[in-house]
Amino acid sequence: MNKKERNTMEKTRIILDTDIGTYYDDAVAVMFAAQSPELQVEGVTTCYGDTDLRARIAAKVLKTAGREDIPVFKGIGRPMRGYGLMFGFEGEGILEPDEEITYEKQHAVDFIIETIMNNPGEIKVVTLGTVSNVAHAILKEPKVIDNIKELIIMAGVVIPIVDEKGVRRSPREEYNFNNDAIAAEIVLNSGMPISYVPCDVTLYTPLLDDDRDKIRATKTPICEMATRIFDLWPPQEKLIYTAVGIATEHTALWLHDPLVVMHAFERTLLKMFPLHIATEYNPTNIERDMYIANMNGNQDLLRTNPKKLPPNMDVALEVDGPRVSRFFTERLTAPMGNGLTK
Ligand SMILES: [Ca+2]
Repeated sequence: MNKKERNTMEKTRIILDTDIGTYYDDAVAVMFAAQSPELQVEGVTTCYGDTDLRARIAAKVLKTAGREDIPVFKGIGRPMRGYGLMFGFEGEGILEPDEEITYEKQHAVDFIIETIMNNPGEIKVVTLGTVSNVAHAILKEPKVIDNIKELIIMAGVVIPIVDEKGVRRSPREEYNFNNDAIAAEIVLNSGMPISYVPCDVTLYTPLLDDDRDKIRATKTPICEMATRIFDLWPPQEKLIYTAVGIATEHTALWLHDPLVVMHAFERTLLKMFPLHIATEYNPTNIERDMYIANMNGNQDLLRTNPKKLPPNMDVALEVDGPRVSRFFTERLTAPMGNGLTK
């Protein structure tokens, strides 16, 4: 795409809502968005746990990407029940100790409401963590349900993956939904137009080794930052896999969050199916919940609801993993400022 084409193209307007800091993939998803000329990123909002720290991490990533034009807003840290934990690298490789980084004063929930209501039918919200901010936005201003263009969610499990040896590759309880299960229930049942990308699909999108090498060889500030956090990640991944009961032999640099950012404007990477997704709260002593799905006429694929309910969202069930890795790498290694059209 040449500069003239970029200037005349209609951009996809998004808000990126992220739990950046716990897992590496939010940071590189923000970099991918910052480098994509198809996107007009209205703002980045933070969710779950220490949302002040997360906002500073997001602001630092955007500053490094030369995109200080994109504002950052602190959001809801506590789930509707329980409390928000954090574990991961929490900004290591991104923030310097005691680094002064500022962000906007407006609350993320108010920013989400205001942006959607001032631009009816224009704004897509892409969630990369708990859906707490969207749930609070719905409760504070229910009209966002009819005025959002699309909500794209990375969370949950629809078809658990088991490898040829019978070892689980996807968690039974997925991190983003389970860390604020009540928010997930509010959002999934809201009637918003939802594209839902579960982690049994994103677990087919590893960053390929030659793509990682290309990023490592590219000496721009964002590729150097991405390389630092990729190098920090493998021991953290093993700890998290052990904590959620997945075999560590399947660890990789998964591009969970960059994939859903791609889906905001590139609709050929994921194959979507209209399904009925509902929440079923299972109040065990660890308060896990489960998600049930119903694919019309093909119930043996999924944990199903026996009643054939009408589809209430589009669910990703297939992905072109190698293309995701190549597209991600192409954007990260592009000259910095690729996402700007001025
Ligand atoms: Ca995330």
